Amino acid sequence: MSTKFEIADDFIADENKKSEGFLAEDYEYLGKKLRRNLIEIEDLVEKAQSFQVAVPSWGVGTGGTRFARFPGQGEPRGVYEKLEDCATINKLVRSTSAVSLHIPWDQPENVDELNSFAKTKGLKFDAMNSNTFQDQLGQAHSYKFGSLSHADKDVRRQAIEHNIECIELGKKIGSRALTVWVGDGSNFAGQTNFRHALENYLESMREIYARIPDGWRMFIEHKMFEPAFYSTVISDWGTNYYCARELGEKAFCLVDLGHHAPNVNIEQIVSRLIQFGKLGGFHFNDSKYGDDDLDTGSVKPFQLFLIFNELVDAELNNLPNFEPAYMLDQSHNVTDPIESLMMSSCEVVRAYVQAHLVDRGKLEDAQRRGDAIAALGTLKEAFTTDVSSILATARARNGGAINPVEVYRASRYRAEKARERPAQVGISAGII
Ligand code: LRH
Ligand code: MN
Repeated sequence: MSTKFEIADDFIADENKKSEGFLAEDYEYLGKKLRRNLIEIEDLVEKAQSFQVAVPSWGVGTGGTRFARFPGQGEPRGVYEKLEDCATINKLVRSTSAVSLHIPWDQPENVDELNSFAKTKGLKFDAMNSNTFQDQLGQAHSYKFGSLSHADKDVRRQAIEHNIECIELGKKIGSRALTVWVGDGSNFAGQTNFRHALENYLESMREIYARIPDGWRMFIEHKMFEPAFYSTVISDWGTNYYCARELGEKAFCLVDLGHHAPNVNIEQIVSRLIQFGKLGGFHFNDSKYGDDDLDTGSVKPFQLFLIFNELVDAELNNLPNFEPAYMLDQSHNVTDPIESLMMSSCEVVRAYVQAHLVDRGKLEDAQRRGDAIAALGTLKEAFTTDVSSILATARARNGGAINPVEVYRASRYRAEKARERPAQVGISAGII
């Protein structure tokens, strides 16, 4: 494999020199401010340095909608170029060292080659994602009318086998989880029997669950609608929770922020799943209407903070079965995917650090007294604290960039990739 352009560590170090002075000033000012509340800023930098959020392999290509997809320059053409871009993101933000693959989009020809390439890039593999929402060439049975919940057991069998193949591949590349999202549902009243569909789904999932190795987890992802527009088999957190309970202790619920109706109180859903010991993890993104898959924190940053407020409360109280997997799941239709994923990973770390600023004694006291203004004020004090200098210091100490997007642009990485990766011609639509 010929040498491909990559951003050098000393290029990042040189670029950081340009803003180290201002950063030190901001850091010292914030340190003084936090010390008034007996908070040690160094503790927060350590938390930020160790925080990790996985990136989706399918997120480094330009996304699209059913209407169109407008590919950008230097699009990754396969799993290796996707990993190159994921490694570039991690090189600059140092909080995204795990990549979640989607099968068959990322099916490798040579697993050992994939493993060694990932190692050279300092990457590891997060949850595997199966795909029974598209038909592959030469596939025996179509998923047009569903997959794991399909009325026809031969279709279910095919979907079960695909999920088992994802597990087997995952075992070879060090993954420790399988995420199962199915688009199964209906577009017309009467088209499917709700009860039979869920029974079929559970029967199929039990077979897949039986192949989940020890030390692995199965993540069930619910979604209100799309691609089905009348009913969806796993449409909400309640059905998801029921299925995770039915399947067993290795099954957990995955919360994709965009998979809920507008204005749903997602932070309360998170609190419930934590309390029930079934919160498996997240697909972070943002949305205004449907499953818009917009950049995390770009529409409702306060909601993201409130979700992390629940997560940090659970962390500080050592609640049982609490080991959430954090992952981004976005579609970048009009931005450079690398810039969006860098910004979004920083927004996730920001929400986490801000949630650690919440004065929980003051909050509980206000809650006990029913003092809503004091309670909200306590949360807003944390949410309105600019922790950028903590996040930048953490990135720099991890060898990353103080200003990731600026350094990325100065590196001309995208222009270099456009040179290395000739554009693929042709009209395309859809998410990848
Ligand atoms: C479904 C979803 C799921 C992925 C897909 C790419 O909307 O969120 O997590 O498989 O996007
Ligand atoms: Mn998702």
